[in-house]
Amino acid sequence: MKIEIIDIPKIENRLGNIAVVENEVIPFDIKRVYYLYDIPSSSIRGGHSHKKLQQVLIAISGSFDVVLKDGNDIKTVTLNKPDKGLLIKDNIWRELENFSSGAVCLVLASAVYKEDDYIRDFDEFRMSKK
Ligand code: T46
Repeated sequence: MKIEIIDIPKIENRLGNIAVVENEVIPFDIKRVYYLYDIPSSSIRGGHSHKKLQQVLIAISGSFDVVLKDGNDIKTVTLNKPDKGLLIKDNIWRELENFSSGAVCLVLASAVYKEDDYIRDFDEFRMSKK
């Protein structure tokens, strides 16, 4: 499984930095933006795949691990930089864990929320890959 990290353009300044997300750096049209915050460190989020949705995850504060499964391979990616985005294409199982204190996960999504795009059962996900 290829891990795709997107560099988010930034403007650095001794007074602080600005990271700018525009559609051209993201490989899909952004239709929804949401963020996970106030996350207890023991939480494991995700635990599903998407049939069509693609997403980019950015740790805009703190850090967390993203475990990705494509049916054959398992990879863990630590996100801890506000200028790095992890692209997760469709049909990839994801789990988010090891959240640091104050971690915020910004998510850029290719579509509006639709529960019927989710596969939340791991066996169903594995069968869908065959
Ligand atoms: C993902 C990870 C990173 C909505 O009503 N609208 C929304 O836009 C979202 C994202 C969720 N919901 C509802 C669905 C559930 O009843 O909020 C509840 C919690 O959602 P979920 O259990 O899917 O949350 P996470 O953190 O496990 O997953 C979310 C995204 O759903 C998912 O696509 O990749 O963040």
